[in-house]
Amino acid sequence: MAPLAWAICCLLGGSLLCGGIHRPGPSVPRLQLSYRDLLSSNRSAIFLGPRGSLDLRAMYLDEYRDRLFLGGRDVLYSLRLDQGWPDSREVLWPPQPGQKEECVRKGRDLLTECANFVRLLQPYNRTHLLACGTGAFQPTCTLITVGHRGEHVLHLEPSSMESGRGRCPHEPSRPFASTSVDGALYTGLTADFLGREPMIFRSGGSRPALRSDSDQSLLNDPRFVMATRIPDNSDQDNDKVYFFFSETVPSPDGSPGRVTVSRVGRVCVNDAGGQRVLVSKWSSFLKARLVCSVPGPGGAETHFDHLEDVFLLWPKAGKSLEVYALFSAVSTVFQGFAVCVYHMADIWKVFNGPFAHRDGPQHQWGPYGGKVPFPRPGVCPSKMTAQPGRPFGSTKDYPDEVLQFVRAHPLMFRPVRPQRGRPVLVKTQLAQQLLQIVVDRVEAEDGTYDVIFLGTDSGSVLKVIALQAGDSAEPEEVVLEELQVFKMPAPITEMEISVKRQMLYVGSQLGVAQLRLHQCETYGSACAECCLARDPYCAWDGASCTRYRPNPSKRRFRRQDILHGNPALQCLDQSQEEEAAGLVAATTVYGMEHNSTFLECLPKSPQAAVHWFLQRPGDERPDRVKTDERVLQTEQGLLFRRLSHLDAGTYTCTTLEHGFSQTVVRLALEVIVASQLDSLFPLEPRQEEPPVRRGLASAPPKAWYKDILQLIGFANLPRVDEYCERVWCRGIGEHSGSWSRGKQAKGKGWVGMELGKKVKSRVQAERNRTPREVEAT
Ligand SMILES: *[C@@H]1O[C@H](CO)[C@@H](O)[C@H](O)[C@H]1NC(C)=O
Ligand SMILES: *[C@@H]1O[C@H](CO)[C@@H](O)[C@H](O)[C@H]1NC(C)=O
Ligand SMILES: CC(=O)N[C@H]1CO[C@H](CO)[C@@H](O)[C@@H]1O
Repeated sequence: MAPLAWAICCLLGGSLLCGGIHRPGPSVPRLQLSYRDLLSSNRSAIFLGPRGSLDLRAMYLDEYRDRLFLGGRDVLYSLRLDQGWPDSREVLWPPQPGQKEECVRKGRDLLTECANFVRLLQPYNRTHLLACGTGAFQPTCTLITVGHRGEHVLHLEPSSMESGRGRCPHEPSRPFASTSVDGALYTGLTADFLGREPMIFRSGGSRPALRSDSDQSLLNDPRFVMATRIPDNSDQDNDKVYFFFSETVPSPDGSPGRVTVSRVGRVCVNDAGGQRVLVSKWSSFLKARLVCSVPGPGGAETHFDHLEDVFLLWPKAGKSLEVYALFSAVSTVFQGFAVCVYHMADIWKVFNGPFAHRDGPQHQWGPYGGKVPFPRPGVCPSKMTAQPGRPFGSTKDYPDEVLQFVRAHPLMFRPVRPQRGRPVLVKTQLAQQLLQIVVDRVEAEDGTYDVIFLGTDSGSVLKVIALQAGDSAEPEEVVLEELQVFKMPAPITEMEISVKRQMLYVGSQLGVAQLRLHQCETYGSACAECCLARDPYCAWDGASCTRYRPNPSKRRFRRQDILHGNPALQCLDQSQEEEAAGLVAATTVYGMEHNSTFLECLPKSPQAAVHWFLQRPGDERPDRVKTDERVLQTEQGLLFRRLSHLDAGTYTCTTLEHGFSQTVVRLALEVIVASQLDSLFPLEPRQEEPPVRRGLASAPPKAWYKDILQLIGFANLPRVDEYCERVWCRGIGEHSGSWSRGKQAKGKGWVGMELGKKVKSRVQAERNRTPREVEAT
């Protein structure tokens, strides 16, 4: 890599560089890494299974056993995470004999529906997991032996095979959510063949099976996103399972039509149902609305009401749990995504507040104003309810009026509002949809930052921080990286984080990827580059950009400025050193007179403004390149539509970001006049057939050679590699069957590849000749 020369623009470049610069907003990712970049730098490793695609439907990250369990179509996998090259175990689990045929008979599609799509993987005990699959529209569950920690076994327990109805949906893709608590499984789903009967269902374990009352006011066309146990306080009897979902409900203001709203709902773990009312039904189910909206002018708010995903950020001791939720808003005029953060304490407050009440379907909702019975509806039987003289040790002891109340008033009146009353992140006009969220709380030199990872529908992950300058100010969003994890644009359906391993596990239907949370050296080899990256994981340690570790005992000199990304303060002495190390050496490139040519300059950061300078032979100092219809400045570089011999000289491409100017490339352009050209490229021998592509086939060899050279441009000789790959080597199969680390499979090349190599070596040979030699030939 060329050495980088850094300068503080305001000191050296004066107002010319500083004034009137337009640069793209920070919502453009500062660093974009392709699928190939990620593999070749070991940032990611991919598992696609032995057949090249997993048809992944379930993923369970088991940090205790250091394993990743995957559920696919008729198959289960176990991967070891503690080895450099993880080995995998596979178990086939097709539907029971006859189930496939029955599924087809009932009108389902053989290929896409009538298989056993494994959709649920939950811990069961120290040696077993519970797995459930759609079983060709007859949900089935089984235990799988996974062994103790350190063992690597995987097999089904056929004797434990049983119906999975109420635990797993019939369909391969319908959203549902489940969690296991004390050996019991809590699932929110639609549990029937037609997908019309929504419920929250508990099964297994020592507690009685319970389900939702089929009253429609409990769950309206729910789309479950997450289920999890959250302890309310130190009294385990108060533990509840929370469900996050969205519902489609009749318009709350009584107007016709339906609207989507997002909810948090909960049930007590020790709910046992009622004795006379709500027998074998939840007696503690309550729900509240989750609001995520942006205040607009005149009090109008833009609501994000479709819940996409939820991530729980478990705090260090003594702090309240934080719930990160990703929402979308889709309307005819607007599409956007927002991330809102809720304090668990605020959720509890809403459940402890007034119940919603209305006198009839045509009436407005209001707070319930009457007397609330005791024990308060929705409260778990615990020390609080079982005080002497108040013998409520089980929900079965609750008075009928309590159960009737909870059945009639499952909704809380107040909605849960996010921290600061607004989203931490809003993204509109995105080319992609955001589907998954994972958050890591990172300690940096100047504070603690929540790094948000967002999984998109195009197989990529965005790494974002939201900076909060003041209490009232809007958060500033910085997109640190966009990582194209999957080669194909497959929607990301699973995302888990291992803070211990500093890894993200990302799943799409194709397969799973293990992705490092950070790779600081990617940002560059200069202090200012590291600083401009504003990545809380990374800091300049005096020699390189490396992982920042807060370590008060051994205070090393670390430079980092997440809040402002201002290298002027952080790297002043460093940049002078780099400056002293010398300017970027100029590379000589050639262009043909009267032909088009292209000088490439790819800044690392799309957030930087790019400027071109030209110093002609004999000039005292460089000048800004004047662009017109002949000389165009494009995103990739400088394009000369028709080169003149007056264009010769040394071109410098500099970028400006956060007040810092960097020389990216220096190119000494030599213009070859037309008369020199034929001697440069004599006729090629006849036997070399040109590639059958891009209409080049019929042209005589000399012409197509020139065509190629024109396409790639003399100035771009280093990128011939890439060009060859694009034109000739496309469609080569990806490596599969095991974690492939930066290895590109060499597939069936074709004739063109060989020719490509020849062109390349030819071009390189030309490059190595000096202009004088060229003249001599
Ligand atoms: C990637 O990992 C492989 C195997 O662990 C190693 O041989 C290779 O040098 C690594 N490449 C990079 C760029 O770190
Ligand atoms: C886990 O459950 C299975 C099935 O009930 C049982 O066979 C196994 O012994 C249990 N393992 C442990 C460690 O309790
Ligand atoms: C587009 C263009 O001007 N192409 C020219 C490039 O140079 C060769 C050799 O001088 C000409 O023949 C092409 O017409």
